[in-house]
Amino acid sequence: MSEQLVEMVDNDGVVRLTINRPKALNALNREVIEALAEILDRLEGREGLRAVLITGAGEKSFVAGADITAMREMNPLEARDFAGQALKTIKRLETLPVPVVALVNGFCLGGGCELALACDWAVASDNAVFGQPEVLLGVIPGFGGSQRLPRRVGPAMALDLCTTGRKIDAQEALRIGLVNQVMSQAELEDYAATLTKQLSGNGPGAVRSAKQVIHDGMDQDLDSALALETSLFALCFASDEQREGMSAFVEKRKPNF
Ligand code: CO8
Repeated sequence: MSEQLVEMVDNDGVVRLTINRPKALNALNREVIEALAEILDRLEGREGLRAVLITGAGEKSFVAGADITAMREMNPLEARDFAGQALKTIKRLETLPVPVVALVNGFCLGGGCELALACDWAVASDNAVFGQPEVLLGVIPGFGGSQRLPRRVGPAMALDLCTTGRKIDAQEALRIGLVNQVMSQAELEDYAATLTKQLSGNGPGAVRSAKQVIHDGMDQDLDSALALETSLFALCFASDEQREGMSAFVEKRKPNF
């Protein structure tokens, strides 16, 4: 039952997840978070996993936030429990060893924006709308937005968005660095197909190392992070991938990873 709330399709190791509650604009309730956690149980440690793409069902919304109807009557303990459950699940998604990409196909508000922020990068359709409108409901972000948003767009813009609750369009999201690219809904599908091809064709160990070095290095001082890069770079040379990739170049053929 719960799996239908998050649909999963595996295409050559590139897994596409779709939050599937279109009647509520894919708002995140406990059941959706549990469904996502169950899928993560299956993805973590999965051999052959190359990347994860996450989107929302329908053409109107990525995720319109945490479920306001479900939160309305919560007491502080229940709110803390719900936020904790979601934070933990979103962190598990963020720390998958492969690229996790948000395909933002419409409303990306509150908890939806926080979900997109936990992805390695996001691309948006031109009808996408972003915001942290929690203050309009008398609360603040609770799924990590107050911390991941300033890290992505800087504290001044994060404060603007989190205190005014204003919504921004896809072009502004692009300008402030919240998303990497903006395209039409149709192009978003082409983008997903191209990305699937690219990420399933590249050296899988190298792709994982690239994610690891950027994530881990960002939490370190520059010298330590550069030393980490050198270690992981050297480790690539212990792999068949490096031999295959470089031999293919020299032999003028496509590598077979
Ligand atoms: N929660 C529950 N239901 C929702 C939500 C939501 N976040 N968003 C939309 N829906 C439902 C609507 O109630 C409506 O249901 P129904 O048809 O049964 O009336 C249906 O989806 C369609 O929505 P609308 O009719 O409102 O569609 P519009 O196109 O007119 O408007 C909007 C779309 C602008 C997206 C509007 O629905 C809206 O403003 N939604 C709420 C957006 C929002 O405030 N999100 C932030 C929520 S708070 C949050 O995410 C905090 C995260 C941290 C939580 C910490 C845990 C304790």
